[in-house]
Amino acid sequence: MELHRYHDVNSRGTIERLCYSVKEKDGKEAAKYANVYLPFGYDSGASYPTLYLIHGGGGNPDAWLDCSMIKNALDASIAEGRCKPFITVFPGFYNHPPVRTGRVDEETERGHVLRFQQELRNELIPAVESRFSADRSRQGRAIGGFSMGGVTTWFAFLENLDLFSVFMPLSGDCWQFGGLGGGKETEKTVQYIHDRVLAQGFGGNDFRIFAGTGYEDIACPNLTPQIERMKQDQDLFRFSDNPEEGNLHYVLMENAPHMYEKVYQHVYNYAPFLFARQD
Ligand code: FER
Repeated sequence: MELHRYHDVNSRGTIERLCYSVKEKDGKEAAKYANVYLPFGYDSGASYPTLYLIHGGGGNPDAWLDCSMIKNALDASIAEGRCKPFITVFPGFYNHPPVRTGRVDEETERGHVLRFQQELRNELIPAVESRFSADRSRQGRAIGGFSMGGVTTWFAFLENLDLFSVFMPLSGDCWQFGGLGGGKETEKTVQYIHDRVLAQGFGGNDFRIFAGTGYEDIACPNLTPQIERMKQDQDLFRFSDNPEEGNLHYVLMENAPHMYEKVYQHVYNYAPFLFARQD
């Protein structure tokens, strides 16, 4: 994989705050914000593909930016021509963050990232696309995330495949059948993923998955069996080590525990391929 190191970049993108509100079950509105990275030279007359990049458990819209060099990685990739400019949206999947004491409560977290699927469709994407010059097609939208953000990404694949064509789950597995389900319920999970693609009216040419984690990452034992089982489902998934071929990719990073500081390297590595085929 290609690794990022800090670069001095003269052409830097900007971070804007997008405020929006979400209707809750009781009919009340919750005020929320997302951080939106606009690439250097952003032109409101153009149209940019957009990556939604989701934080991990206990996080917030600032977590990726606070904990990693993601902004410099995006600035450098665009400045050096590794990829065409794209927008990156950093939302928060909580409305009311739970008080966390140590280990994550799996069912509570699962509830939050499931609820967030409706927010993507009904509030967040419309708010992003009415304010910014974002490509409004599923080919122009990608979603990825770290840890519970990776879990969020798998749920987007199951529920929102009509909204996104590119998926970048990092250090997070599919929790359809409960916490750590990609490892604990591998067979059932992959069968369900398969069935959901078809039920949503799509096939193997309609998406690309760019997954990753680290050998030392606590999610590795959950994500790896899921990806390995998906590789065997060759009717739907075409695994390739070449990110320009196939629809399923998996990168395991050396010396990489469960941290934004490590995981953002996958975003850097995959950035040239997320939207490359749109030309
Ligand atoms: C995993 C997916 C998500 C995992 C952990 C998480 C242990 C989330 C942890 C947290 O939010 O603390 O596969 O493996």
